Amino acid sequence: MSGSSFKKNAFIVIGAIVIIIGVRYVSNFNTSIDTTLSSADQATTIISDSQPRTITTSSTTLSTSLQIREKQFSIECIGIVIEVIDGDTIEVESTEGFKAGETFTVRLADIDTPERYESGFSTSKSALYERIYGEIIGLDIDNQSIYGTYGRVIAVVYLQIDDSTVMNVNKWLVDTRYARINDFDTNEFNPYTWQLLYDIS
Ligand SMILES: [Ca+2]
Ligand SMILES: [Ca+2]
Repeated sequence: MSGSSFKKNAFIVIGAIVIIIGVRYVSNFNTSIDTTLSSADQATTIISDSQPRTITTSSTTLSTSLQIREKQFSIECIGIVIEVIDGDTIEVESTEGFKAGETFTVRLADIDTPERYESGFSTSKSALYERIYGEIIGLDIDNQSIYGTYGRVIAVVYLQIDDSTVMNVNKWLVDTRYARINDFDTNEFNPYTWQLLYDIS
């Protein structure tokens, strides 16, 4: 991706996805997540971040994007990938939504890549690095438990790859055989229903 294309896409990500965060927080997130997670300490972290956002683009764009999101996924955080730890674990600096301004570790939900001592470790880590290091990404965070082992945030990672397409990075790792599915029933995600690409035009 060229520099100008990256900037353009970055604007589109912020323009399109942030809007969704705003409306999701107002219409859905506050009500449904508030009740389901109110007993967990971590839940208050998300809720305290869920302030209404200003909607700045056209209503046409907004309604189209929302319709897609409501059906398929939601984004609760936008951030930058600042480190790739292994094929299924990354470090994210949040810029919007969940823990905005903070850095945290994200474990990609419902997939496994080889551990450090297993063959394939370096190739899966490199593949993920090449794909998302330094990129702006959206996170669909697990609303059921938020955190997994080692305090890592459980999430599906979304990357905008052109003006109208968002890619599910978890699914990409599976499809490219860098990862295999390991479907935990303790989270909100069902990897068997994932699509690789979503049209947000
Ligand atoms: Ca979620
Ligand atoms: Ca699951």
